[in-house]
Amino acid sequence: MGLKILGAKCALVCNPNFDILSNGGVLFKEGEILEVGDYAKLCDKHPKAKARFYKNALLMPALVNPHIHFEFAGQKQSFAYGSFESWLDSVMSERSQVLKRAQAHGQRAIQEQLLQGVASVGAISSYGLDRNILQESPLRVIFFDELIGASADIAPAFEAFSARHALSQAGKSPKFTPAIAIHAPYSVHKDLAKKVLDTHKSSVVSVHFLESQAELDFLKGRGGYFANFYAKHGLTAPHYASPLEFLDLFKGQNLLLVHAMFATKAHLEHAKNIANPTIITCPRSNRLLSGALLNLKHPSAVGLKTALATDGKSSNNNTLFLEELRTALFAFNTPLLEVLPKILLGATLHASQALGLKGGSLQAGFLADFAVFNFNAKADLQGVLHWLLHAHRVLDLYIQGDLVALGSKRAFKAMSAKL
Ligand code: MCF
Ligand code: FE
Repeated sequence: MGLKILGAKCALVCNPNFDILSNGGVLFKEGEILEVGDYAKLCDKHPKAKARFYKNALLMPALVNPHIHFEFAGQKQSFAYGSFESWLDSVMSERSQVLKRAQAHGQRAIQEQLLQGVASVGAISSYGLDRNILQESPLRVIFFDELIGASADIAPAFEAFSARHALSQAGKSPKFTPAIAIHAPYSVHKDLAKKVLDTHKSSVVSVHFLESQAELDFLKGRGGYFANFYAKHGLTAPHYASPLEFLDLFKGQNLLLVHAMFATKAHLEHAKNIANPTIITCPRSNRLLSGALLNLKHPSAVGLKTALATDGKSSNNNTLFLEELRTALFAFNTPLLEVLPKILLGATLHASQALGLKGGSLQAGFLADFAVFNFNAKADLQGVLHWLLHAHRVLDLYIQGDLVALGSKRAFKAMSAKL
């Protein structure tokens, strides 16, 4: 593959400065960005490169959705929303029904991610049902085999997890990276988590952490919802002395702390001292389950970055990432033009860093994953705001420097109608 240049009326660099280039471009080769700057200058400097300019368009690093459950893509009205407790009860009783035809629904969710401009995902896999469809997809995937198992008899859960993870390891490729997720404190015995994390190395680890008051009460030994939960479902209860003891499982890890609305400053500080965490926030999921939104000031007060994700259809009405970003724009109680760069960096650079990828930004040495959208405004922050308010699907998507075939507009309409 030779040198290529892409350019557009507006280029969103997604660097920490949040630079916006008018008539900007990228030079890339073999999946990696070599140079970023003015499109015409890049063309002059590299006359042999194959160049393409998108006239009324915005060019940006492809989006990164760091937390999604493809296996639950068939969920529509089986799970209860409005309280975390009733949601979890409904998951316990309806889960097997929801998982039927997981592959067919998952395929649609993959296509939906691509059409939204998402090139990379952090896929949480509880059962391995989505492994093959993700391996065969154009997506760049960090595939988190998720550990669940509260029982003190850890051997069966350890064996089952190791067998699932071995299948993922066997399928490892440049675009498919197996990793580990520890589901949550209330569902995983600490000895089991320790054994899995000691036995299998994982470049990043993902965990659902403190998304409800009930979970905080459980970790503080205060009883509440989880006091009866285990007996009701014929399970044994895991035990942690405190939220800090749970966090100590992840010493030295690159960590995705998903949700964390009920985490205190002390919890976040502790996480930062012992590990390399990023907070992943899923505003619609949080609204529907616990009713609470993350206070963006809390992670930033202790110097932690925040990334955004859709979560699965298990706790959302759909997994349209652009819609999630718009909701964040409306919901977070921060001045609009301050929160906009935060949201877009949270869906690109910070999400990519959280997953251990070198992407999510138009910078030399970064992944050549690009999203191109229709864009008719001025190449400034106002223009970008109006773009995000109206963006519905990508015009073109490049992953590893290659244009991804997305299908016709008609196919997109048909798919949207089914969502
Ligand atoms: O992120 C949301 C809410 N928090 C916890 N778990 C899940 C979410 N979406 C799906 N899940 C899955 C999880 O992976 O629900 C099951 C697991 O398979 C709960 S295990 C009792
Ligand atoms: Fe989740």
